[in-house]
Amino acid sequence: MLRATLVALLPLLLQPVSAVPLENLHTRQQSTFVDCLSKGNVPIVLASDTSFNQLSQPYNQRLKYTPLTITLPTTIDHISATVKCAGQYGVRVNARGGGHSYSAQALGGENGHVVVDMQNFHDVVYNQSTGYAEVGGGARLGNIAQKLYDQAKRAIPHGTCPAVGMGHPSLGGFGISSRNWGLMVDSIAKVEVITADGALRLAKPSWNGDLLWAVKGAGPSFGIVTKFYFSTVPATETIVNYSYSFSGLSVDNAADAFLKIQTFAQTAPKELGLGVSLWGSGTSFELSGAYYGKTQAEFNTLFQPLLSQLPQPSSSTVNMKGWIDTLIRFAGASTLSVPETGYSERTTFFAKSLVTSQSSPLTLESMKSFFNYAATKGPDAANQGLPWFVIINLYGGGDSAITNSALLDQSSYGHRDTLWNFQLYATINSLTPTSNSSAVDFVNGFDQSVRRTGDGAYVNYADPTLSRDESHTLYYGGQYTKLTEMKKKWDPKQVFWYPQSIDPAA
Ligand SMILES: Cc1cc2nc3c(=O)[nH]c(=O)nc-3n(C[C@H](O)[C@H](O)[C@H](O)COP(=O)(O)OP(=O)(O)OC[C@H]3O[C@@H](n4cnc5c(N)ncnc54)[C@H](O)[C@@H]3O)c2cc1C
Ligand SMILES: *[C@@H]1O[C@H](CO)[C@@H](O)[C@H](O)[C@H]1NC(C)=O
Ligand SMILES: *[C@@H]1O[C@H](CO)[C@@H](O)[C@H](O)[C@H]1NC(C)=O
Ligand SMILES: CC(=O)N[C@H]1CO[C@H](CO)[C@@H](O)[C@@H]1O
Repeated sequence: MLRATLVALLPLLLQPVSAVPLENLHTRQQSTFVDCLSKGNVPIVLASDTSFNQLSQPYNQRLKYTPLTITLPTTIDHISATVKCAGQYGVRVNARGGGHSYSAQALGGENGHVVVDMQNFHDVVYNQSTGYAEVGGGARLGNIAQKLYDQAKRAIPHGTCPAVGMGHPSLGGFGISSRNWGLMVDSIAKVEVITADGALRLAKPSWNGDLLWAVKGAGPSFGIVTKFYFSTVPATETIVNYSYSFSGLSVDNAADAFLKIQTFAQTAPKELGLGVSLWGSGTSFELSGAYYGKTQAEFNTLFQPLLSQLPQPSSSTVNMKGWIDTLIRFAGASTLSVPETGYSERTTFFAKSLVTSQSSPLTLESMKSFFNYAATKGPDAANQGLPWFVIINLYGGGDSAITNSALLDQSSYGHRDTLWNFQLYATINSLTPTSNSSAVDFVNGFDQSVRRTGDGAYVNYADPTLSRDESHTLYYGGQYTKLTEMKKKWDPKQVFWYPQSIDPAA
């Protein structure tokens, strides 16, 4: 037996050196690249190290990729050396922030990348003299909110999940306060960023303004942000949080109610945050949100005209909260604090988004089709181990701070005419090839039930089922051409590549 094996191996052993099997080539590329990192004293984690498995796990367990190497920089020089070595050896690089990308794009969205894990860059300091929050590129939202509040009772608008990291402001960043204060990306005043050549650059409106524009909306394609400077606002202490549930509606009644909400939303004041959520069994939905800086009486005055047109709610609550309690309530958590290093929560899901514009409001027909899908396909999906939800967040309408076309010049974020942003999400309780593909089919079908030509998608809900070209159009619309020019200028060799990264102009 042994002899036979040896004989079978002989032809391989005798192969000329140039014909090394791919596996070995990979190892060689790795050893020279790793030597390069070692010369820069970069803390590295190799596949053979015990911590590699934990550090390479995606938050979304549906999409696993094996990095070539992970680095755990503690200094700017470590990041700079990593990017330079990667450029030199043709290895693709991605920053890992909170790791919450829906498509695991911080791991590169394919095997063999170098992942720069930013967890040691988690400082959050409010600077009294500038009014900026100085935030490390590996910080998480919950810690940012809590620390700014503790240090100075200041706030930044951002999303709800405390563990989400700095990919969020790099690609948009919507929270329930965003109609009032803008997206998190709109609070970025300046950044310190390592570009593809390994240089640390300051980017602000008066210096490298084009780089700032690109980083604000498409950051992962342009560099690794080591520090963000966010403008801040005083934390609002009088916030009305409200929620109304409607259950047992017919498809027609649900669609009709949604259209009434839409008519109201089109002129709603910016202080109002509003979302419609549904899950599980179809046409029950919840209308909830927060009204900033207002009293319950003011809320009632605003909302009564809408409520009087809607079906009788099956339950409702309206009460007052401060800033931190409001964030906690929308996070569905008991605290905003998350571990700064060693975060290890995981889940398994498929999600995508649908962005509709103010110039093309949803129609009764499209919403009937949507609620019909929820009512006919939703219960089965939920019963078959795919608990799902849809949250339809109001972005535009009235004097919303998000939908100002002048902001197209200040950031590359693609959608400044959004009325609604749908997030369509299915958790996969037990991952098998069948449940994996059923989740994708179910959510894609949900999207198709309401999507019209011209509707877009939100880059922070990265959808790996979109092709590279589709993703560019749906995420960035009219901003994409200028982004390709910026990519050509700042990263022509695509050191920062992932399946939906920006292409350089020809
Ligand atoms: C539970 C949950 C709740 C969410 N809630 C909201 C919400 O309320 N509103 C909303 O808008 N979005 C929300 N999201 C989406 C979230 O904004 C995105 O998934 C976001 O991109 C995650 O950022 P991250 O740093 O955690 O992820 P990562 O996977 O680490 O990073 C995402 C992308 O950003 C890049 N990146 C990360 N850090 C840096 C850096 N320092 N410099 C350059 N590039 C960097 C990565 O390379 C990757 O391409 C939610 C996601 C989850 C999982
Ligand atoms: C789930 O399916 C996707 C394709 O949609 C595939 O890329 C992925 O590897 C699958 N996940 C697992 C863990 O099998
Ligand atoms: C605050 O910002 C100013 C101006 O940039 C700077 O000189 C100062 O060092 C900062 N303070 C702190 C505590 O970082
Ligand atoms: C209307 C609403 O959402 N009320 C919530 C406000 O916050 C409290 C406590 O966090 C919740 O219990 C309420 O349901």
